[in-house]
Amino acid sequence: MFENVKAIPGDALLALMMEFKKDPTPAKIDLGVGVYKDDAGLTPILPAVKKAEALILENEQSKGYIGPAGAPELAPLLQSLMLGDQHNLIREKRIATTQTPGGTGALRVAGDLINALNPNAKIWVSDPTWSNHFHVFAGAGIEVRTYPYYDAQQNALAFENMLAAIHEIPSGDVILLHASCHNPTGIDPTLEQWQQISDLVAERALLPLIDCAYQGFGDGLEEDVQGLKLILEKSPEALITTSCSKNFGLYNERIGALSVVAAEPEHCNNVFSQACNCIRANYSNPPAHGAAIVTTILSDQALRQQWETELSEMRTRIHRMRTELVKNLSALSDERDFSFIAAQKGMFSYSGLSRDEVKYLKDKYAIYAVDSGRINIAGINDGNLGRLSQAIAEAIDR
Ligand code: PLP
Ligand code: TYF
Repeated sequence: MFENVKAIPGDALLALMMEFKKDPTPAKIDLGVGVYKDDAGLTPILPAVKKAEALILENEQSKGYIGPAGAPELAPLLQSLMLGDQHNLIREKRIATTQTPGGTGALRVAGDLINALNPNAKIWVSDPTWSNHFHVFAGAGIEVRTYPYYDAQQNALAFENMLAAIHEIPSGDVILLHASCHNPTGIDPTLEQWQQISDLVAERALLPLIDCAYQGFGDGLEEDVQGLKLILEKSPEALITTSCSKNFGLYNERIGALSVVAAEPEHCNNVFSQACNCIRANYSNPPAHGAAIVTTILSDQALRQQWETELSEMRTRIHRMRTELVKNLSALSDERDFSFIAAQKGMFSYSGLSRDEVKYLKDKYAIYAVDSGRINIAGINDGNLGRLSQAIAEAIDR
């Protein structure tokens, strides 16, 4: 079976991460893979997470299976983190949440679920989107199509084209929307634009799948789910995928969640049982440790407060680096206006740098960015900002 098998390339982003690791250049700069870094260029474990882990180590009684839907305490905590305690979907029991291995696991279970419920449904993703969206949904046997999102001339949301395309999506298909901090562009709709998107999604009777991977990385925990809440106000049914990788810094613990929203509690229970069936057929039970950390933090008032402070420090540092980069670039070169970078949200920025400029930065200065021009703003710090700005100015002024 194996002798004629050809190798296929892996994820280009993860390959870039490995290439960076191997590069011996001392002053190398990593603006590639989307992992938060502090001012020292490190991705440390949050102190709130360390404290939670100490408590878990002391109190954990068993390593028994936790069941396909994961830790039962996690679901209500994540629901209220996303929607607030008093949200009508929670009161009306119209939302059910299962733990998953990361946001990616949630997306895959969502894909399997969609395929089980309506194998003819297509899923529409933004152009561009996180590259793994294509992979995950194709893996689940779903046809993936795109709608316009990015206006390269204006470095802005291609809003009119986006609306026009959504208007043509057949009713019953699935539309994937990024809750905030759009990956890869960093461009989010305004609240006014979310109003229009949510009206149209409901009018077309599309099933919204909201990918919430960066809550708290944009403007704040509440601010970053305003658009998501508008969608849920207008559409009676939805799927939401949550990742705790970024906002809790739990990348390698693989902790996330899939929420099902339905018009009636009974529909919700029925669909949830189907999601659990997909899980059973896939990995049976999720890992326990990441869920224990998130549960411990969110259910302890002092730890939760500490985590919120640590999250806001990450957010504030990213904001500051955006502003500083724009300031430096405008002082060094009048070739291009980079002010749009300061208005983008979250870790990523579509910088407008061309493939050739990205290559120049890597070959000459060991500065690693994605071919598309996406840069991870969290890779910038006070120690490398000067060099980075000089190098970008040189790359564009050549
Ligand atoms: N969705 C988006 C938009 C992402 O950028 C990521 C990135 O990591 C994920 C989902 C998956 O996150 P996780 O690492 O939790 O699987
Ligand atoms: O876009 C990014 O860089 C992050 C991290 O297969 C990531 O979302 C990238 C690729 C991948 C898994 C995570």
